[in-house]
Amino acid sequence: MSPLGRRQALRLMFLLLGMGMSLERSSCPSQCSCQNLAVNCTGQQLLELPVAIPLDTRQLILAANNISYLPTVELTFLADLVYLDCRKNLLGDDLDFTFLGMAKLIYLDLSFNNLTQITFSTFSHLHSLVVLKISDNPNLVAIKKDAFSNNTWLRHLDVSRTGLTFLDTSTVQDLPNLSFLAFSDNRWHCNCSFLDFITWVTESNVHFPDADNITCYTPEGLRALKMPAVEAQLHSNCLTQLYKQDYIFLCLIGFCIFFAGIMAAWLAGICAVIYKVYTSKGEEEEEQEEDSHLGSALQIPLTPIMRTEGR
Ligand SMILES: *[C@@H]1O[C@H](CO)[C@@H](O)[C@H](O)[C@H]1NC(C)=O
Ligand SMILES: *[C@@H]1O[C@H](CO)[C@@H](O)[C@H](O)[C@H]1NC(C)=O
Ligand SMILES: *[C@@H]1O[C@H](CO)[C@@H](O)[C@H](O)[C@H]1NC(C)=O
Ligand SMILES: *[C@@H]1O[C@H](CO)[C@@H](O)[C@H](O)[C@H]1NC(C)=O
Ligand SMILES: *[C@@H]1O[C@H](CO)[C@@H](O)[C@H](O)[C@H]1NC(C)=O
Ligand SMILES: *[C@@H]1O[C@H](CO)[C@@H](O)[C@H](O)[C@H]1NC(C)=O
Ligand SMILES: CC(=O)N[C@H]1CO[C@H](CO)[C@@H](O)[C@@H]1O
Repeated sequence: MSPLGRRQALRLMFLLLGMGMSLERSSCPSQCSCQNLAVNCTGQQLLELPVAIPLDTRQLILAANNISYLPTVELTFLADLVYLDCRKNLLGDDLDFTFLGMAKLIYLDLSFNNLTQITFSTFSHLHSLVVLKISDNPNLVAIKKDAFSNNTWLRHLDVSRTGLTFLDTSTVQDLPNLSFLAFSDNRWHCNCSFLDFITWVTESNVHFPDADNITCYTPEGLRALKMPAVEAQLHSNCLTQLYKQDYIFLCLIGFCIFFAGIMAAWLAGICAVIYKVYTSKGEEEEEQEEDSHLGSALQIPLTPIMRTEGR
């Protein structure tokens, strides 16, 4: 290689190196502070996800901005993200299929936003999720039954102060690692399904930080009633309903047995009469023996009737 060529190669190398270094430096979004793989953009009145977030970022804090939308593709580039804080933004409507490529995400804070519903598709790709905060979303009215069925590592779930009226027990009951669940100050509709939920709450080992502050919102008669009282009230309401159903069922069964007994006795009687008519045409000497047969044939169907009378 000629000296000229070597000098050019050297210049090219320095150029590339400088470009790399400047890329590295410019790679922190202007409104944010970056250090140790953490990007902090708290309180910058951002309207959307800032551009040029370093791709190796582990912790991203977007708290207290005006972000109303998270672009799926840009988030997918941040494949190493383990901590995402979006509290106090304007995220709303539909977050389904937003968190697709973030298999390492452990901590997700979406509290103080405008979420409306959680379905299976909202968090189903977050296989490592351990902490999920969706409290203080006043328009959140529905969490689908299978919403967390792929988040088996979930330990900490906060759904306080939302618009929820109902949460299916299986939604949280089947989470093997759940150890913290906050759900106070919602608009709980206290029907017999809610009794299921409360029963699970009293029996499970999960920590419920605000269990004594959980109140009913509807029906009117139970409004503002607190947990232990609600449980007692619902117990008596829902269990008497159960007893009534049981009684009707038992009566029906009793009637069926009674009716079957009568039918059996009637059929046996007819058979006996037919038998007697046939045999009386035959030999007369065996009449004594047949009479005793007839007697036992008539006694057997009587026993079911006596049993039903015993009940
Ligand atoms: C992020 O920045 C805000 C203010 O700029 C600060 O209050 C907060 O403690 C920072 N958070 C972290 C985790 O460094
Ligand atoms: C962000 O939202 C706050 C309150 O919601 C509002 O006062 C402020 O003007 C908004 N900022 C921008 C840049 O839209
Ligand atoms: C929150 O969402 C509801 C329903 O989608 C919408 O009507 C409302 O304007 C939103 N509020 C804010 C502050 O974006
Ligand atoms: C949910 O989890 C199951 C089992 O781990 C997996 O087969 C499925 O692909 C997951 N679904 C999504 C949408 O990630
Ligand atoms: C209780 O109310 C919830 C929400 O309104 C409803 O989905 C559920 O079916 C109700 N359960 C019963 C037993 O009525
Ligand atoms: C329960 O509610 C009362 C008043 O409403 C409040 O003072 C108390 O801190 C609450 N307790 C918990 C554990 O949230
Ligand atoms: C700590 C703990 O209980 N971990 C369990 C979390 O759930 C998975 C199953 O999805 C278990 O394998 C872990 O043992």
